[in-house]
Amino acid sequence: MCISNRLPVDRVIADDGTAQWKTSPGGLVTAMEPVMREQGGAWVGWPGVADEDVEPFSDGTIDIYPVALSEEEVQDFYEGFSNDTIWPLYHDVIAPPAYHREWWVAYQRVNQRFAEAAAAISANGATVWVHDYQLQLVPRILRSIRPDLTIGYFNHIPFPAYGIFSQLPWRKQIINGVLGADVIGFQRPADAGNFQRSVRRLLGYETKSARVLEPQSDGSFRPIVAKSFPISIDSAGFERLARQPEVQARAKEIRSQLGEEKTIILGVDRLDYTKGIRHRLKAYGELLEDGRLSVENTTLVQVASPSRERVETYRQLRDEIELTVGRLNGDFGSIADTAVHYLHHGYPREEMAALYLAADVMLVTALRDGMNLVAKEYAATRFDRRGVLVLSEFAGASDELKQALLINPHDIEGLKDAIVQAVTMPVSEQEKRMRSLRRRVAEYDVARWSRSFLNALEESHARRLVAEAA
Ligand code: GDG
Repeated sequence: MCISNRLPVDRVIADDGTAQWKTSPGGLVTAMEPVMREQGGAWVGWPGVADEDVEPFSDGTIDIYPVALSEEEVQDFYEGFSNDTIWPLYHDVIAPPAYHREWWVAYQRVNQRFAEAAAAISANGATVWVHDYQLQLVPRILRSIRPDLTIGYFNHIPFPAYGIFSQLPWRKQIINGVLGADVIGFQRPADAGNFQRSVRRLLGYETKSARVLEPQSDGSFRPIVAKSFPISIDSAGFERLARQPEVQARAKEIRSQLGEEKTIILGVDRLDYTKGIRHRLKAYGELLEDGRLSVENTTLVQVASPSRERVETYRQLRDEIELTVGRLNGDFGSIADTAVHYLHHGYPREEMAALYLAADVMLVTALRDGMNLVAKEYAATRFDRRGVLVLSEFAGASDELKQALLINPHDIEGLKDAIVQAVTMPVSEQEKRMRSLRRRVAEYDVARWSRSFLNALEESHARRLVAEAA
């Protein structure tokens, strides 16, 4: 069973008042949906609208168990503690985290509700996989209600260094909540290392390579696995999508609409301050200013899918980005040529694949990112082995995608040089690099990721049975 804050589908109320379901956005769902479709099982989560009590239902392969949140809980638990305290804190305080005691109270209450919902429907001895930073207290609560369960927790975002994490007024409770799991997964080895250091500093527990040893009341120790399991995508599925004749035709159409002879540079992100969209626009604008690129032969397409629109920091970010895009287009555009095609929409997956296929250069300039699936999706769709990935070293994906042009997004000169290198890269070098990126993404796909996490859970379950029998 899987528990995450959002369900794979969002409840949407149409203008005529009828309710429909629509795929919910973001990396967690992209990764977990194919896993759950393959294995079946239950998914517990919030349907994305406040004050809606929705009955459980099955969508064919997945049994959906909606957890209701009130409008106030959406504000305090989701927009507040999850997205305005933990999110900025875990992304190295790129934006200042806000600490409010009433948000913490709501976070505890909602985590309790999710844990109770999962406890109520789990079979005896079942495996429960808890996802992400909104639900860090669930593993401990679930263990206390249902000690028979095997519990996994996966952190999709970075885990910060102790010096940053220790700002959190409720740091011990959070660490203790996560440690209720049997296996704790992180994106990068560095995240797992940061977590283990916090466990040692805050709770004084011993850690041994990938294990945390939690002292028990009888003097024994419960081993908890805490290590990296880098997430991935359904690589074959993305390639299949890209090979569809309609997607290919759409990619051609995009190219011809933008200008056949132009180099197309693409950015695809949730509109989030962690993604470095401002840095990317700055570098691109300076390249136009310096004359190293021109709107006659290049264009930047920036898809910024709407995200967390009621959180003030996100509103400000949107304003800043839209101001910058307006300036760039005003300063450098002409009737014939647009500097930046800015698209504040969510698109169907087919359109995303067509955009990846049409793009000569993919820009991933995150200031901090757990993994970044967009980078992997770009490689998976490029079966023609063309295109260049410019990738931030602060995205987890840079541990694996070494043949990308790796950049530090804070170094604007370095970023500019990398963009020019990408735009002018000979086809033979593009092919060589893309082949290596594609090999990695094909071999380490999301099925392999989930298998390795679930195997670790199974091993932990087996160890427990042995220990109990002894
Ligand atoms: C979190 C972590 C980690 C975006 N716009 C549209 C759309 N997307 C899809 C992309 C991609 C996903 O959303 C975004 O995933 P990312 O990994 O890039 O980023 P987060 O949403 O921040 O995800 C991240 C991830 O969890 C998984 O662990 O990698 O570090 O922050 O799949 O394609 N998809 C569609 N229309 C859009 O407009 N269909």
